[in-house]
Amino acid sequence: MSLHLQGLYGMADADFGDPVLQGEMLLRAGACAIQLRAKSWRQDQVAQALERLHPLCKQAGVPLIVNDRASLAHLADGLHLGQSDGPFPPDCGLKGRSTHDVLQLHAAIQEGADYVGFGPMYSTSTKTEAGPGRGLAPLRLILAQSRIPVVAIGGITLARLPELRATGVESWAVISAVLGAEDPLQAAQAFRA
Ligand code: 3NM
Repeated sequence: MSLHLQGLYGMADADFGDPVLQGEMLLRAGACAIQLRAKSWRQDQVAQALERLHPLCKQAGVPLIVNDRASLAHLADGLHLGQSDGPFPPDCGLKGRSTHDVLQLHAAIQEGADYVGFGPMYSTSTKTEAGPGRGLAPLRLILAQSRIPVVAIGGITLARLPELRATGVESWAVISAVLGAEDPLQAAQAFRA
């Protein structure tokens, strides 16, 4: 599965409802990737959700990436890990790493990551431990130094999208401003465009 990160990187998050339904909605909206994030779910629940979502993603030609669950990466096209999640296991498919500064970016490139997330761009209540918003200047620095795709994340809203895109970043991951919207499909479509 090739990686083409452009526009909305879709986040399906069990804290906001059924991630399989969210994944379907995000595919319909034209997301360039789907990440399944279910921090509080048991392994078997996550496995089942991946088994339902993967055929839909395959059909759409969109990579499915599982957050955190290295042992379930074989049920997806890739694995996304945070800074404290340890190394990537062999054969986990596409590798995504959350980063928060330039040192972490270089470490991710060294370990063979296919892309990095960078954030939080703005303060966010979805992941409180992410800390304060980093702002646009650090993102510009990351973009200038990265030879792998960078996905901006954290507190991204439609109102902030223009200034974010002005940095040159090509992809953005959004949770609450899509999944918490009155009409999530419409919101996701607006983030794609
Ligand atoms: N990772 P929202 S911020 C999952 O900075 C996640 O690495 C972040 O949710 C990071 O779009 C974040 O609702 C939460 O702010 C993103």
